[in-house]
Amino acid sequence: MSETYSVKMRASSDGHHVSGAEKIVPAASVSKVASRLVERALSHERGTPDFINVKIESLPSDILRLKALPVKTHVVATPAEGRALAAQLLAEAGIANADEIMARFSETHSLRGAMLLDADTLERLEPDQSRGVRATYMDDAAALAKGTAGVKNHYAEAIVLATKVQNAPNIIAEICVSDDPDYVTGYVATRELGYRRITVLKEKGDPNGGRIFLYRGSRDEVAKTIEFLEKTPILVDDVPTLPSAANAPRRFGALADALDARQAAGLSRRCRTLGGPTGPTAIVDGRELVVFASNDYLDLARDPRVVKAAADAANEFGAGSGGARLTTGTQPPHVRLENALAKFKGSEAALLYGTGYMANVGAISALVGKGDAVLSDELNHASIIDGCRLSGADVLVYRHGDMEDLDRKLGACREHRRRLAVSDGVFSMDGDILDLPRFLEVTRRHDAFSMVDEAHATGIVGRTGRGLAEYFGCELPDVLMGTLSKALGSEGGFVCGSKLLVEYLRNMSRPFIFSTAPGAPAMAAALTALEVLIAEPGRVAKLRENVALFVSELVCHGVAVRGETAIVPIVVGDEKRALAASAALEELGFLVPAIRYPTVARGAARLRVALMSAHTQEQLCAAAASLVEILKP
Ligand code: WAQ
Ligand code: MG
Repeated sequence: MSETYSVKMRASSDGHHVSGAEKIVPAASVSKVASRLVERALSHERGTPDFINVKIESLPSDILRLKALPVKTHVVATPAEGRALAAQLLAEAGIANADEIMARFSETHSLRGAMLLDADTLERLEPDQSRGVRATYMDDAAALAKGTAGVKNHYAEAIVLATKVQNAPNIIAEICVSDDPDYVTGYVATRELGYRRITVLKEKGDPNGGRIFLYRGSRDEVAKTIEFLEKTPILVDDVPTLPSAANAPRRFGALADALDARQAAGLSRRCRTLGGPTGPTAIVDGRELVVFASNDYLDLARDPRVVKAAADAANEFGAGSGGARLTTGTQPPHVRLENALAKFKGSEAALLYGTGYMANVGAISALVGKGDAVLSDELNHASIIDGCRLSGADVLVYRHGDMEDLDRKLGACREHRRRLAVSDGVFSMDGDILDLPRFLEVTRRHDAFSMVDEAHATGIVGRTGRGLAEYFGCELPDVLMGTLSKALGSEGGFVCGSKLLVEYLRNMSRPFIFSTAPGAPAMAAALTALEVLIAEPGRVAKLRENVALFVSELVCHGVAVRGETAIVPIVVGDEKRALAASAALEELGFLVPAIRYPTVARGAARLRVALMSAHTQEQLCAAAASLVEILKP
């Protein structure tokens, strides 16, 4: 690690404490973090400080790193219930006199630090009993990457503190209650039990609170314990973020636990806000990043012609459609787009849905039901999986891309009323292409419906972006699904097929029947994008060139990847390693998401690079070089 500093801020008014915080940050962030802390002090709800002390010290480079204690939240209804639970947890840690210990919170209230108690005799061990022991020089290692440095977060700060304290010599447990009269949540921490949040440990309005560190060991070593707490810098890794409101009602307890578990496994998710339209670059958290994560493969979402079409349609037809397609929601842009999509794909007809997800769920659940069989590739997209489940048909999952397995499984379904085999055309997290000719041969031989999802194929696969049939020079599947929200730069989903199929879906497909029609602006935008795509096939060719360049840059540096489509996955395996690689790329200016369970199998986490026709050679080469660097063992 490069040079590291401790940044501490303390603000007071008339001698009374207003606000305080400490951070450990690399040299490059010192001034930014210091100014954030000063801003925080100046805008504190407790009042404007008349004195702000900012202390910046350089730290040794070999800072001790600790893994955050695992967190579990116990939702309780009353302080009595919370205290009984705290006593039980302390008893599990071998501490018998919990009630006497908790009674000492009336004394901790006036302390700036924690009370250091002998766990057995309950004697106070700290030399300065008017101040207590203050744990300091500690921080969440990832606070900067998470963008939370300088933001007050009781929960994260408490976990960092508790983690340091439980790693101090001779400390066997801690119990904490906030001294904020309105914050009734506290915790018990031990090394074995981890950080056990207890949602109610005192009555609302009660100002008594504080921290008690429980010590068991020789009196000669107390100084060593205090030295560790007050002087040894540490950084804590894997600090979880707050899963739910601190005082969640009891029925939300299991939800908070589920989120905690996801967090601990490196599986929690959040939304990033991107300023401006989607494109090859974006402003994320105030920084410009090169985006390798967009499905807007042909850079059409911000194309002035496409944008104008949406604006014109909004003026002419309104912002929303006002009804379902079968009632009042069909407008000229819907009809024009359905005709254009059918023509583009070479089918007789097409049907629009509000999203690609709805198109998959809607088509599958209309075509098969109870007594039928649906055969689904094991790597199919979640919307296909959900369609299979909702249909009520028997679901048979066949091995990825394995047409012999599909053949065998179809053979075992002769007694079923109908059979439907469904596959991604381009697998969304793997980027490989279905062998459509073989898929058609097998399904037809078994008289099964064939359905292919061309969400990531439309505009990408085939010389002019028409999809798999163009790529292989073969016929279309019975049901061809696609989206307007990827290469077509708009939003919505569609199904192409025979007139009979489309008429059937129009009458039977519940997501189509019972949803408000997508708005005319989105439909007009997609129609114009489709026209641009047809008029400018060079975009598809450029995307293919970009993929070839990017893949060859990686391959010549020993990183083996596949480059059949615009999706280039780099499988890392471990979830947290994938997250770390993604964070490291972001530091270097590239947005490449870490894809994890349940989007892919556990232990198959990956960086998913999505390429656009609009990426420049420089961007592609720089990203490849950074990837090579980061993936070095
Ligand atoms: N070292 C030792 N004791 C401290 C420190 C420190 N660095 N900081 C605070 N204390 C003591 C001091 O006596 C405070 O009055 C008392 O702890 C409470 O501190 O939702 O907000 O910063 O999981 O008010 C716990 C629950 C919140 C968080 C605790 O503590 C959650 C809290 P506060
Ligand atoms: Mg407080």
